[in-house]
Amino acid sequence: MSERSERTSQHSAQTGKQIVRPYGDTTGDGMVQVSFTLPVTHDKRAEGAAVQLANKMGIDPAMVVHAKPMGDGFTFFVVYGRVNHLVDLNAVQVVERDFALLSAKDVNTVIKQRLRRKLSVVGACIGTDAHTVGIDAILNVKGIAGEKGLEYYRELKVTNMGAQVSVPELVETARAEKADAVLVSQVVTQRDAHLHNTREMSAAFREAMPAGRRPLLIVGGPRFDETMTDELGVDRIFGRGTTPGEVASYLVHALITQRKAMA
Ligand code: B12
Repeated sequence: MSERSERTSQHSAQTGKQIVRPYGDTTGDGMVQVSFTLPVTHDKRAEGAAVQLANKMGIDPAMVVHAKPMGDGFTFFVVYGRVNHLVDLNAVQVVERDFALLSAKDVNTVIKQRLRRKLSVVGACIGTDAHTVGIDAILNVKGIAGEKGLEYYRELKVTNMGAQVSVPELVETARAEKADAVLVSQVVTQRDAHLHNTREMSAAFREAMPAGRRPLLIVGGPRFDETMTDELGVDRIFGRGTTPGEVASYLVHALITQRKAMA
């Protein structure tokens, strides 16, 4: 049984429910809180506009509980109100972790014993994106959330190219470093830049290298939909809160354990 379905069964054992409604003041009252910004100066009319939008979103009754001017001609709102929508826990679709979480020691041991060389990883923020904190958290020794980054792993050779790397540069470096995996970070999502850049990157690797010689392509960032791997042409997507240990464990799974099992 998967972790998620275990969690769902535990939940249903506790509450006996697979269909749930949001909770605000009393169980199942359907109360939710949403926030948004409207391009209007803050006044009574602006608050009425926020309520109208909330009503159209299915929140009825809706109450403005916070409104704050955000520079000239913009207002930020928090609206609290009731929805009648139900959530079916059986119909929830998420990408679950389908590989074992290994310690750094185990990752090193598997690579050393089964690959018998260091596993090469090339990482970068591509396009105009300069948000390097996320990829650094995964790659740099300092890591995140008490976990050390991939540079700490003795059997991983990490090349961190930093910010605003072009796709051709990335492909060239991946080739030069004989990358087993390419790790790309995309944080800016304006005009779907993260999706366009990822598609450009995966297409470039498909064109430059034949299947079988191509590195594992991994993208990460806080606003990716983890179910979009096929659409984006990548092997795995990691979202918000990812830890280096998860990424290292996935590398071992995808490049060694699973590959050997399929060979
Ligand atoms: C710090 C920051 C900056 C810094 C970046 C410094 C740096 N060296 O990274 C500076 C000041 C430079 C900056 C600039 C800009 N920023 Co900024 N920035 C932020 C901020 C406050 C924090 C981001 C961050 O560091 N998070 C912490 C890290 C650890 O989290 P993370 O990135 O999600 O990474 C984790 C996971 O997502 C995942 N992950 C991420 N990448 C990868 C990759 C792989 C391979 C894997 C496996 C996992 C993985 O693992 C990480 C660890 O758990 C966010 C707002 C916010 N609170 O998130 C805005 C934000 C990202 N910035 C934003 C914007 C708009 C900009 C600017 C365009 C602003 C401007 N007008 O100039 C510029 C763009 C610059 C550029 N060319 O990219 C917007 C983006 C909006 C959008 N829809 O795209 C945000 C959301 C702020 C906002 N609400 O408007 N920014």
